[in-house]
Amino acid sequence: MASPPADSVFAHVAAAPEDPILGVTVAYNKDPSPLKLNLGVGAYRTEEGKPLLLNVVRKAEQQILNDGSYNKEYLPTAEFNKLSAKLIFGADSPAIQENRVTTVQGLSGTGSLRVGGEFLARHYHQRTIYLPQPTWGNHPKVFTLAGLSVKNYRYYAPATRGLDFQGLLEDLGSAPSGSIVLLHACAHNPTGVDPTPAQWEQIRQLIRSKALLPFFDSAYQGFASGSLDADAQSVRMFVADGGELLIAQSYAQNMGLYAERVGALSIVCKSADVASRVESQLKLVIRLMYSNPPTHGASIVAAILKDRELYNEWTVELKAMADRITSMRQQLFDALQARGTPGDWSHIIKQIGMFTFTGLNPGQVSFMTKEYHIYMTSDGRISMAGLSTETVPHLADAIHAAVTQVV
Ligand code: PGU
Repeated sequence: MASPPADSVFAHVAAAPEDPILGVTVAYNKDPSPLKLNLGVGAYRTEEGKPLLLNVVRKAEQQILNDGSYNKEYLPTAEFNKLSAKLIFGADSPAIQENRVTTVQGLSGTGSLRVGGEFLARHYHQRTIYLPQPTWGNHPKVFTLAGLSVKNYRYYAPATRGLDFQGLLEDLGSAPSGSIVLLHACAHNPTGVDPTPAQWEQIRQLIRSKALLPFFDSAYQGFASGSLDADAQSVRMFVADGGELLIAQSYAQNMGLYAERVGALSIVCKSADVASRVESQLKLVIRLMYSNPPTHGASIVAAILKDRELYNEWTVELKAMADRITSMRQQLFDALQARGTPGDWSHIIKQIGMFTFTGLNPGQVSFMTKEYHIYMTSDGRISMAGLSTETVPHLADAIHAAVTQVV
């Protein structure tokens, strides 16, 4: 009998690097300090620093379990898909009425982006996707793995801590016709900087005039302004012109369904006929990766979206989350003012959504982690949703020390 080989056949496998965002939580979990504060991952926390299970989610879940017809059969997702399209495009969207939209359920935002990327790599004539610089760290990896080639367009101007609008127009203006352009629908991650409606209109005109293909990532609908409709305006502008686009939606943040992995990918096409053929190919992509999406989270989302009362309750809870984040911005800004911290910190109240792109450099970030047990991504992004009235002073002390002591 052959003896088992001494070495593993996987002995050569190198350890993968820690994820730049999720790795922050790993480091945080290892820190025994009672002062520790995790502002790394974008995940909503209450004033008490606890994860939030929305009341409306609890209710919907109860309703589902009480429904005698609920089962775990392979998922017929038509209802969830329709409701998701309605949420992002608006109830009266002509594209929906004309059946030009195909929507498939995805594994939250990430899975929906990946399915969209796979579809484009197989069926679209251009393989280059332009990502904003900077962008969510997973974007380039997801699209590269899907078979697209990744390029960047200028987005953020460090000097103003605002939008590099000129750079954006120049870079998209010189992108080859047909290129795919990734756009954050609202609450840009990591910068918290969104174009104004007038700037969006100019971006739209440029994209359409050059026949670029917009691919929206909507991970924070409702988190930017507190209004689901307002946060969908950028997307709706592009749908209103009759042109084509892709959009990945996530319910991780706005329903707090992070671990349920529920999201959707929609593709708006020029005709119902094209949309139905596109849908058949999307289903094929999914069939060969994971066959069927999970049912539980999608049932919760559908229950909330289709019931007027639950929907209204959701919008109130969502607004409360957005408002708490806005209030954290003000409190942090005030605390830095009170300390006379050198520099202009008005970007903390100007930026939008879950994150503040502080402008702190990697040296200052690691100083804050080492001396103050504050955890954040090395690019200086902090999740405002991880802060509370109680922890703001500690963060303000840390930022003050970092900018006065570390160059
Ligand atoms: N797109 C953007 C722009 C995001 O910020 C995120 C989440 C996603 C997609 C994916 O979220 P799903 O959970 O797949 O729906 N970004 C957060 C959460 C942590 C992470 O990196 O996944 C963040 O901290 O940037």
